[in-house]
Amino acid sequence: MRLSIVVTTAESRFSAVAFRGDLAGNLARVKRLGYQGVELSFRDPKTVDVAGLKVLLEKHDLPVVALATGRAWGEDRLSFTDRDPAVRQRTSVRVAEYLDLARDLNAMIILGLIRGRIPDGVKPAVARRWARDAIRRAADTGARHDIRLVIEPINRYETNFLYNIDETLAFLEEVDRPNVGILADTFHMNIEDASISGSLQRAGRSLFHVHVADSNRWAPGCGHLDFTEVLATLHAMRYSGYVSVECLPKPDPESCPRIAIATLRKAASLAARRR
Ligand code: LER
Ligand code: MN
Repeated sequence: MRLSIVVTTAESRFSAVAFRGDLAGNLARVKRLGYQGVELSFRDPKTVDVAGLKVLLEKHDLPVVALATGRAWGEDRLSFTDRDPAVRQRTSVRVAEYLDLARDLNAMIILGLIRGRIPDGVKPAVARRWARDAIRRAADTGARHDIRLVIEPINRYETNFLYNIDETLAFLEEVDRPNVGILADTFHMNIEDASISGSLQRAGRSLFHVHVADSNRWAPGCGHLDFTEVLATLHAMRYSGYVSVECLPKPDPESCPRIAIATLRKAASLAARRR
């Protein structure tokens, strides 16, 4: 099992990140702590100095396992389900720019909050169709460069559709593209899914990526989730992707990534003893 962690730049409004700002320093620390990859989030992919970023990543031998797109929603309110067709169009343009960056970095693309919310007065089936068609177009562009995309079920307090794995699996069937899969996040699953292990198993081969945070969204080990069970389930499924830490910088920014990796390593060795 390979472990990665989310790293973002200072201005991001998204709070569930242990590392923000000072990319060079953070990548060095991520590597020292023993993580094997990073997940990056940029508001505007066009502003990224790709060559400089690659030098830094190579220096620390850290692949970018996934590229998040949520800041396009969080900071620019771009989404696939906006009632304004011009906003939906701008969202597709931004996602195409994320795909360009993903191709350069050999990363997968996360479609979380950028799917948006079903707007008041718009039929859910219509908004789902807008999202489905936009994701199909992005998937077809991605497929030309071997890029995979993941849809993340997100809890009801942050969005109003695609909350849990089963609902997202049904949506995935509608999308019907082999390079689109699921990102399962233990924090959201703890709120919305009846059984974390059961949902992971049902996701099966569609599970392309995993986020881990504890029940309170603090570092794994600081809440009541059973990560031994989660990792044993992933192993039994022959999940071969990364397990990526996406949690609040709690109990404090310094100890959070240390506690997270120690918890996950211990859980992995306990899970191995169950086999
Ligand atoms: C992003 O990966 C996530 O989990 C969401 O909570 C974004 O708000
Ligand atoms: Mn997540």
